[in-house]
Amino acid sequence: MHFPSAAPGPTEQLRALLSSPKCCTIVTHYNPDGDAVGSSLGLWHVLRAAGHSATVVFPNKPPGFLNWMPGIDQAISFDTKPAEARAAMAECDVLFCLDFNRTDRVAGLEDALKAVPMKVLIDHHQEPEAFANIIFSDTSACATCQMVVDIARALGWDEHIQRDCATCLYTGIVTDSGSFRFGSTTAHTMRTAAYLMERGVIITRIHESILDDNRAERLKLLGFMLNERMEVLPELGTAIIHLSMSDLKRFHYQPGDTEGFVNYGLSIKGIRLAAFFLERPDMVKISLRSKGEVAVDRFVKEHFDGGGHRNAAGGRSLESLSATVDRFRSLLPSFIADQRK
Ligand SMILES: [Mn+2]
Repeated sequence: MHFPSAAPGPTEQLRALLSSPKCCTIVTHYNPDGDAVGSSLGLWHVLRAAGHSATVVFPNKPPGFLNWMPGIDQAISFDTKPAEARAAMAECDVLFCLDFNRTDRVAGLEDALKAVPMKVLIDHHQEPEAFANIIFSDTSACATCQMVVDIARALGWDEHIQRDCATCLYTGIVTDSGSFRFGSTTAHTMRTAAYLMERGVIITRIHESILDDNRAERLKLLGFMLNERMEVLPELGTAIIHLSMSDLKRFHYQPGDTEGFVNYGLSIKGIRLAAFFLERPDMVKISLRSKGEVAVDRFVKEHFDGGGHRNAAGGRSLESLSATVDRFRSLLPSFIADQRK
């Protein structure tokens, strides 16, 4: 990891902070994904093993495909238990902020987050806001989970990384690295995964839990989308897919069903950019994925009120679904031309 050289670095600050037992609360971003949930629960396990008390708070409920994760049943979701979630934030000595770079990413918990005097940020997104007292930011890390492993090991906590902890941390690395295939996957990622296997992770079980968890309706929705709602523009190396609320209703949509759908566009030979537009009651949610040098984060920031990583970014639009897709289509040729310069 690349820490600022000015002493003391974040690891030493954290070591000093945790030199006596602390009451820790861990929060992650709204719509928590595998890395958000995995890093939160992984840190929760390791903090407890190291003699601290800890509570995980999610701004809203994680998707069902993560329900099996060790410890998830003891986490508090703000959407179902708002008072408990607020209390956990108000009463902690230290608030760990995992896998997000701006305070508004915790949605309804933003005020509660800002009110905590001691915050520790562990995150791999671009350009983090400096809202925390201790900041671990590594935009080259494939997952926040990988950073949590590095930090725990730097603190000398290897013995506290037991199977359940390692299982959570491995899960986030798998989901955020696209099962070790995105460009963010490094030799260090592989070494971290190997280390977690040595700590007891049973990888077949995790990969099955994550990947072989489809409902038939979800696969039918996917089939419908690929057949009826995907537009491939070979000359622009782009695939555009969209789903309306009535499409979702037809296939008995459940939250999380469209997770990963955008990647099917990117799996087409010659496609370097995939865009997915999902109609919600209050907005259109936009997910962009790209390969290589095609930088989607700035594009989304400029045009669709969002951000992310170079090859994976998300945004939103308050226009209608068709107007949003049309606007994207009209911006596309010059965006692609810029990438080719
Ligand atoms: Mn992440």
